[in-house]
Amino acid sequence: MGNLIIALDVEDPENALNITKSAIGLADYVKVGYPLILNSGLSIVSKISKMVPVIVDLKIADIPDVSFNIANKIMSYGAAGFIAHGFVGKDVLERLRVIKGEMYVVAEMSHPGSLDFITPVSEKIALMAREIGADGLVAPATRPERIKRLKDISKLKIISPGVGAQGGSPSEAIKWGADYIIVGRSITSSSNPKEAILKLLNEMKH
Ligand code: BMP
Repeated sequence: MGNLIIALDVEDPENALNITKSAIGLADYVKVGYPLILNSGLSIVSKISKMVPVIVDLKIADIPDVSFNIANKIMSYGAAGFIAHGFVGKDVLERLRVIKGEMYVVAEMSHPGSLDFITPVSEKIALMAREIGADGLVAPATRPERIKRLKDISKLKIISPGVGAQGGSPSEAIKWGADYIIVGRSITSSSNPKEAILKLLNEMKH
């Protein structure tokens, strides 16, 4: 479709469902995280999944058993996939890999603070994610050259946040190898989310 994942970081379930409606046929996935789930519970995942496939982003980062239970719970609500942190190590990722569904591993983050701890080890995380058979990596559109590097060494699909509100360019992210861009506020804060989606899809091509 459009290589677009919408980050649905809104609190109001009605708003979330309306934005999702305008994304049908345009966005490949909707990413749902803490803001919506803390307000509406996981049942919102089932509702959204009836319209657009959902990736649940709770950035799982716990011991293997607890991580496994969290991901299992997420998937029981009909999600297409989930996101886990990679820095927690291989035993956690191996335990999570048993679960059916798409598994994305955060290799490197888009905000400046990523440089403090995660970026220096992101290539190791990417290799580990490849070894355990993850479906894809999260890599930053704010540092698009890192998308290429992390994709080259892992050969994994890249989903890339940091476009728009955080300064990254959609077309640059795609040029450097992102398979999907993840976009939140540029769409969710717009008075016309559908128009914002169409504008982004157009910008991705240039
Ligand atoms: P926005 O386009 O509004 O900046 O939102 C980006 C989304 O991607 C948010 O849901 C955020 O949690 C997520 N994200 C990110 O911005 N950087 C990362 O490194 C990893 C993320 O999951």
